[in-house]
This record gives sequence, C-alpha cells and structure tokens, in this order.
Amino acid sequence: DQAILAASAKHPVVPLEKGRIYTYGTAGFRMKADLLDGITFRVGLLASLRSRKQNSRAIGVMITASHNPAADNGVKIVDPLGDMLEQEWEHYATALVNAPSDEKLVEVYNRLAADLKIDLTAPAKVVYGRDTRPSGHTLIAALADALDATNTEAVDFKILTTPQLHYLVRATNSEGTPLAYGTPSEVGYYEKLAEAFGRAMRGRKINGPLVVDCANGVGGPKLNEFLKYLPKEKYNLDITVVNDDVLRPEILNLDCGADFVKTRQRAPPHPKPQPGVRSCSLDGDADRLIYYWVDPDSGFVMLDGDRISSLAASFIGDLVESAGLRDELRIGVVQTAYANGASTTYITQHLKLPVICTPTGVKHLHHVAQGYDIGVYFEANGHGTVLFSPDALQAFRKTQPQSPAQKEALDTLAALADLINQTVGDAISDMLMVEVILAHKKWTLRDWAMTYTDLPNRLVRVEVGNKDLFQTTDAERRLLRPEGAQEEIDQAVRKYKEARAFARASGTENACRVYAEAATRSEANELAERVARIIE
Ligand code: NG1
Ligand code: ZN
Repeated sequence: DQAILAASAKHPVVPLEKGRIYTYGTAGFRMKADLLDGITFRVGLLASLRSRKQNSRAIGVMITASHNPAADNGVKIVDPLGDMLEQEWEHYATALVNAPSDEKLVEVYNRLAADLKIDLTAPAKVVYGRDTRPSGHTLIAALADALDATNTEAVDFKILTTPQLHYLVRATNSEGTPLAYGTPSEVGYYEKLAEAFGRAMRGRKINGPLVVDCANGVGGPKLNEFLKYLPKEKYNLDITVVNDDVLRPEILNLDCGADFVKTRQRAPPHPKPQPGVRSCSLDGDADRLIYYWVDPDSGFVMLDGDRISSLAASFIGDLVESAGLRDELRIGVVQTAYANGASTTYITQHLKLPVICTPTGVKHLHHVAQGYDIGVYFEANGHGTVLFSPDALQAFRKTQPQSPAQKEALDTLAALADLINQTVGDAISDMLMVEVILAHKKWTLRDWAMTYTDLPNRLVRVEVGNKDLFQTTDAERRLLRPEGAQEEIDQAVRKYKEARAFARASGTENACRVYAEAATRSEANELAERVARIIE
C-alpha cells in the first residue's frame, strides 16, 4: 500500500468538472495527452491485477490515440489471448481511475483484489508498447511506476503498431505450448507474416505497384522494416511507402491516413495522387485499412472495410468449398449498422453467407465472430480481421485431399490463418491478405469495385445537449429514447426509396451520429439532414 501511495502521489489524476467521470470506452481511455499521466498510472495498477487474476499470464498495455490528432493520446489493456479487455473489467478501470485521492485509490485497489479473490503475492507480468506520439514517452514512465509499485514484471517493447502489441501478448502467453502463436518479438511478427504470405501466394504475382499512405504514424517505420523480410522480385511486390514521417509529430494523421480517406471520401492531397495507381491508407496506429484509386475517368473510388470484408468472405468461402469443407465449417460475416446496405445484400444474396449486425466497436464484432468456424468481421472504417476456430485449423491440416485442387485450397486456407492477425484488426496483415486475394483472382481494384455498387450514404455528427439521453436497441439501429424520436425517423425514412437511417450516441465523442443511405446522393443527404433535425 505504501509503495502505491508514494508512486500515485507522483501521478495525480486531473479532476473533471462536477458530475463528470473518466470512462473506459471503446478505445480505452482517450483524450488530450496532458490529462493521461495519472490515468495511465492507474491503468498499470489494473493491468497488474488482471495478470494476477489470469494465473500470472502476461497482460498488454498499449499507449496510442490511433487516428486522433497528435496532441491526444490513449491507453488500453489487452487480454492474455491478445483480444480486448473483458468488458466487466472496464468498470474496474473506471472505478480505479475516478478514485478521488491516493488513499481512496489504494482502497479501491484492495477492494477489487478482495472481491475478485486475487492473490496479490502471485507473480504478475505486463508487456507494453506505444505509438510514435511524443507524449507516449512520459506516459510509459507513469505505467512503469505502477508496475514497479505492484512488483510486476514489465516488458517494454517500445514503439509498435497496436496490432503488433496484441500479437506479442498472445505470442508471449502461448510460447512453448501446442498453441504457440509465434516468436514473441517484433522480428518474430515479421517472420511469421512473411512466411505465411509466401505460402498463401503460391508462386503468384502481385497485380501492379501499390502506394501505401501510413498517416505519418507508426505504420510507416514498421512497414518499411517489414518489407525487408519479403522477397520483392519473387512476388512482383512494388510497394512505395508515403506519409511515413514520424519525426514531425504535428503532421500525424494530418490530411492523410485511413480515417481522412474514409470520412472525407477522397485521396490524401500529399503526395499528389497519380491517376490509376493502386493505393491504400493505414491509420495512425496501423489497425485500419482503406484501399482506393483515382480513376482517370470517374474520379476517386474507395474500397472500405465492407469491401475488404466481402472480398475476404467471397475468397475464403470459395476455398472452403474447394476444400470440401462447406458442410463442416460455419462461415459468418459480422458488420455494424454503418455497413453499406449494398454490401449486406451482396454477402447474403450473392455469397449466400449469414450476416450478423452488432453494436459499434470491434470488441462486439470480435466476440460474435468467435462463434463461427470462420468469422469475418470489419467495421466500415477499415478495422477488422478474419478469425479461424481451432476446429477450422484442425480441418485445414487433417483433411486428406483427394485432388491437387483440394490440396491447394487446404494449404491456402492454412496459410491465410497464419497471415491474418487472429488477435485484432491489423492493417499490415489485412493489406497482405487483400494482395493475396487479388493476386489469386487476378483482379485489379476496378474488378474488385465492380462486385456491387455502394448505396449513396451520408454520416453526420450532431451536437446534442446530453448524448446520454439517446438509448438504442437492435444493434443500435433503433432509438428507444428520447420517446417518439424513432417514430419520427421512421416517417422520414418512408419518404425515400431504398432508404435506411439511424441515430446513436458516439462512444468516443460527446456527440450523436446520424447515418443515412438512399437510392441517390441527394436523397441520402436530405434524409440525413432530416434525421439530424429530429434529434437536435
Ligand atoms: P463512435 O464514436 O462510437 O461512433 C468510432 C467509430 C467506430 C469505432 C470507434 C473506435 C464510426 C461511425 N464510429 O466510434 O467505428 O472505430 O470510433 O475507434 O466510424
Ligand atoms: Zn487505429
């Protein structure tokens, strides 16, 4: 207790105005970096408790604010298998962080340990990393003080992408077991992905050069490093890394990156887009991916998370068929309400695969995807992955092929399961998956874009007095409160063809979001504005 008290005094939490508290949200704690020192210290305390509760397995802590501006930062916890912190524990994080004094903090800490039957003398281990934000350096010091005060083994992996940290947590905990996920080092990550990429390509060639915009974030140096592990000539791999300047923090996520491309629906202005060149953007911590090109005739064309999801589902579905496993393995596609309606129709009617809709936030999608043998999940913003169950992995290895085609399908599936990050959405791993699929299908980005036509849509952010008044049901697609609002939205939607609209409170900002889609662009805009006026 004395050690925690003394260390906590060095890392005070900045009090909020009366009635407001810090909450562990979809992305952990995320805000202006200068508010985060005390919060990060307390998250360190929780990570040590979590490790002790989880039989001393390693817990991860990642310091990043993803696509947010450079002045922000954030801190989140990664569970032993590399997935996000169990939801129940988000409340414990909130309780620790909002304790009003150092003494109360120790009280909450000890009460949690007692209630959860945690042995505070058991070993604990926390592995951590951070993105390229300058504030990360001091936040790591706060975290290290908490680990020191609680006698926790600390492993500092320094600067990493978020998905690399998730990989390292799982690799650390599975090392030396039959479920070993990979060597628990940054090099181990590159080697695993490069080897799996080679097996998945099976001698095929990449279909043209690719420009990768790294949002001036951690993805830049990491992708440059990773490229050293890939034999470029062998696969015709011609990747140009742009926006990879991490020495000027102020340009992080500035007019570039996956979030810019998705929300502004245009290519980053720098470097000047070359018509026809295949391009993609990562976000500031390299867990989101958006593809696009500027068409000499029709202008900017974007291939977002829904496209990546349907591309993966289509390819993997065909492989499962060729592998003779269609009746054995259940494939499901998980989306949120923000998925374009045309993608949902394409997946259910053309690919004949079930689509499940969950609330926003990848933890919800991840959880539902785990219920399938092969669970494909992506948010429209480009964050997602494909999960393979132990049964699926076993089937890829154990099925006796009756033909060379069946063998090829089984081997390709096994390679994809190694190539695709199983812990969390990973832009670098997802990019390689997309490249493998396009190479197998011999598709250009235009071929990919031709699979279906997106319904015109519009997303608007609406300032409201109190966003907590907005309660939803049906995976956030309908409002329960304020009373009467949903009836008004329904009436507005009925005025348009092929239309859909919903409103919900943002989980990461103090505002509501309205999404609308309809048969034409002007109708989608009009509907979005009508709904915005209803909830304003
Ligand atoms: P909120 O602010 O709850 O809409 C946003 C994104 C989510 C998710 C989280 C976490 C949209 C519409 N919402 O959530 O998809 O990625 O941030 O980063 O893009
Ligand atoms: Zn991110």
